[in-house]
Amino acid sequence: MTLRSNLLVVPWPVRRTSSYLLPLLLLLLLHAWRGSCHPQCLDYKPPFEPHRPLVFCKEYSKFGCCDLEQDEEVSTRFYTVMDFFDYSGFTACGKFIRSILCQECSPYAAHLFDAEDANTPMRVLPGLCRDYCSDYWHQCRYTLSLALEVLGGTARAQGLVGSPAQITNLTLGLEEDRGAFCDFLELKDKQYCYPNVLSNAELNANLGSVREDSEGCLELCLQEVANGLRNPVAMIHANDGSHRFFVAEQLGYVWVYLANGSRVDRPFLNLTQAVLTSPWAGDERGFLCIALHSSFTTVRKAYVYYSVSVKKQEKIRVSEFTLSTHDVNQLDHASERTILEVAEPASNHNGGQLLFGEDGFLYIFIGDGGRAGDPFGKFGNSQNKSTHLGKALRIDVNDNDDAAPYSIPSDNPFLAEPNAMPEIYAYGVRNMWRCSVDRGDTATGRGRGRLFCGDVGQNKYEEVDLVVKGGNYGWRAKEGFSCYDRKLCKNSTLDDILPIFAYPHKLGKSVTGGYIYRGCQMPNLNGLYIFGDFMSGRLMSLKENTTTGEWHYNEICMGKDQTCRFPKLINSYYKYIISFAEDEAGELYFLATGTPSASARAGVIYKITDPSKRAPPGKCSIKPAPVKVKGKLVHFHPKEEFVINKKPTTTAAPTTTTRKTTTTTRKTTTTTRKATTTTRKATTTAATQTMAQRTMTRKTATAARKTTTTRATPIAQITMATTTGRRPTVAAIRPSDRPTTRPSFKANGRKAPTTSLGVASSHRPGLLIFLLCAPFSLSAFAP
Ligand SMILES: *[C@@H]1O[C@H](CO)[C@@H](O)[C@H](O)[C@H]1NC(C)=O
Ligand SMILES: *[C@@H]1O[C@H](CO)[C@@H](O)[C@H](O)[C@H]1NC(C)=O
Ligand SMILES: *[C@@H]1O[C@H](CO)[C@@H](O)[C@H](O)[C@H]1NC(C)=O
Ligand SMILES: *[C@@H]1O[C@H](CO)[C@@H](O)[C@H](O)[C@H]1NC(C)=O
Ligand SMILES: *[C@@H]1O[C@H](CO)[C@@H](O)[C@H](O)[C@H]1NC(C)=O
Ligand SMILES: *[C@@H]1O[C@H](CO)[C@@H](O)[C@H](O)[C@H]1NC(C)=O
Ligand SMILES: [Ca+2]
Ligand SMILES: [Ca+2]
Repeated sequence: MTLRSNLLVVPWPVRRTSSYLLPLLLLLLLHAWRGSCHPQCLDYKPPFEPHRPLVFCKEYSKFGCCDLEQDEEVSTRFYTVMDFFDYSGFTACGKFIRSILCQECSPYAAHLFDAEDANTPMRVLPGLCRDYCSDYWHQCRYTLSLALEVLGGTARAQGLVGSPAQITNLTLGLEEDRGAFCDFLELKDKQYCYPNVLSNAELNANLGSVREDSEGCLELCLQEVANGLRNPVAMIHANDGSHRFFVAEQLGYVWVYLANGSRVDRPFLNLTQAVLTSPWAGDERGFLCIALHSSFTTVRKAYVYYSVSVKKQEKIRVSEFTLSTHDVNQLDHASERTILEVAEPASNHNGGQLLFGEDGFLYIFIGDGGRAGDPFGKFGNSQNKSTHLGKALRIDVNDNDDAAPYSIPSDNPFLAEPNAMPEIYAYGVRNMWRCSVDRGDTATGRGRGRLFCGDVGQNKYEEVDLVVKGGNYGWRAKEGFSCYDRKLCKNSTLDDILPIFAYPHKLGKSVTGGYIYRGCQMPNLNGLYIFGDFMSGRLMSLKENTTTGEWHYNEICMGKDQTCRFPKLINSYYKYIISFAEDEAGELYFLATGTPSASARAGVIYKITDPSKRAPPGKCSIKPAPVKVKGKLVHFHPKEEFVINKKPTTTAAPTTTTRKTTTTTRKTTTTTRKATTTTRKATTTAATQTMAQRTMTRKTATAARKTTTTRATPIAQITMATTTGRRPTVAAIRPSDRPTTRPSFKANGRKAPTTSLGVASSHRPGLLIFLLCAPFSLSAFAP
């Protein structure tokens, strides 16, 4: 909802019936600000950096709530008011009127206009500080009615109704009495009232940057995108303009979601019959990944990675399916063609990542085979290039219709090495769980094609790797930065590549690799690698210092208090973070569940959102290509709720084991959820109703005019659905209860010493500085 009004260009004497008196009075009665405040616009969205600098409200050119178009509207309103002034009136009052009208462009507009609190009606004029109000009263008190008149359209746009006459009477009374005048205009909050809000160094220093809590944790919010999923292991897009996404469940289903959130009720793929898995919490076998051909619009093929039992031998299988010729939302189930099978010596560590690189080749990430400590052979599988286990493979599946299912790219790194498997791209991998390709910086292309993976550790460290051709990622010689097998670790031929980051097990016990954010909607997050931990539920981020190549760590936590109080946003999630995803536009998501069992419908997809800054309106609009849907659609109904300072009711957490131990636990807990929704309404009093029916006169600074109205008007009302109440269930992470451990982390680039590198420095505030908004100057009167 923008503040646009046709009324504003209507010549002054042409009055329309409106009533904003009541809300104004209500405001006096009910005004009470609760809770902290944060940058937010009148449309209940985060502020932004306008495409083009503003001309009128220049102080909000860099960051605020107006684009150039809104700025022009504010300017029009200003001149509408100023038409009533002679030169001296213009000089005396122009600056007040300008500043007051420009506050809808302030990044704190929602606060200044009381739009954030559903219990109070929105103000028609922004809340002023007492001293400023006194000045205003002394110099230009008779402009109040004009300003209110001009903003009347705004009031109506906000759903307020009333009559100009009411305003007139109100302002007549107010204009004579400084106390009443400033009671009316004052915002009690001394830090946030205008103009104090501009000079508050603390507020403005990091305005527009990702909000950090006192410990450097980045406060982000989430949006629920899908729910009821059974261990959702992967979410991908087709890169075909449809903006569909495809979500895989561990038990062997892949579902199509349309751009508008509806799900096609027939599965894209139903492999449940063939997939080997179980409902045990922590079973690592199952349908683990799907990748669509990198030229999916022309090569209509999908690749899948799943566990299978062949003659009682457990294997992982990578196979190819072709899109159905009569339904773009379904694979041809009869078209399966096996690409690769690898025997699995144990039920854990099955890897499970498939993706297409920038080079158009298919990458396959296979675990070390299982058990603990990579016990197979003389020095384990991962360092043994004669096996596919413990490797990242790279194959060419292009043009395979009349030939072998795949060929070996001619520059694979170990083709010349006797006994080495030709598919190997990198080795020394333990159990890479979730890898992604960097799209590169949207402006410079920097980073494009980089391959990031989370490699799950043994019993001490979890790591994030930047995977390059021929690289040895160290396992089982090393776990993270430290030696695991001392003898192998000391071998000078190891020549391994250290992780870009590793964290100890007190922070989490099973890394889930994520993505570098390259989307459009969250400009602050550009270049941030966002990942998580399956066991602890910790969300984390790494930011590269492009000068030094070092990666700096910041935890990500959920925005507290009002920070996530935007429509549709939530600030809690289920803690078992299974996977991350990006959509066609590059926006980031993660998939988590409250009950990590392939049979529990407790999985939710969350979109990651930065409440501090959004892209300017219109910049990120997409137009999904139409998709022909056969069969029925299932509409999305969000279930998760915004939590505010509330200790949740928590039932016993489900028992589970990590991906890297053999699972024997068979307990799963399911819970039911309850949501309470309350709708709040602004109430009115009888007194205000009587007043609404009076006739009044009005005076302005330059002209005295008479207006009469006898029209009684409806009661002001703002109805705003606000959800509160319990946020249920198992193992969720909320702003109030994120893990408190404050660890010493490790991070570095290639070939650092094998000892831990503390990066206590990564907690330095301001590592993520996007200082977009210099402190405002009160350059008063621009035009
Ligand atoms: C989503 O889009 C599909 C196809 O365009 C349409 O049939 C369906 O009704 C839409 N769903 C919603 C909730 O708008
Ligand atoms: C999936 O396939 C299995 C058997 O192969 C069948 O029993 C089940 O109903 C199918 N599910 C759906 C949703 O089509
Ligand atoms: C390497 O793996 C191959 C295939 O599993 C196996 O035959 C061989 O013995 C292993 N080599 C060592 C040194 O363990
Ligand atoms: C070092 O590793 C190589 C193979 O990776 C092996 O041939 C050699 O024997 C090892 N040296 C020692 C001292 O273990
Ligand atoms: C990158 O590191 C260098 C050297 O430590 C430092 O001077 C610089 O401020 C860092 N850049 C950022 C963006 O943090
Ligand atoms: C204006 O409102 C006051 C109450 O604030 C009332 O006493 C007065 O009669 C009204 N004036 C007119 C002209 O209706
Ligand atoms: Ca295995
Ligand atoms: Ca490693």
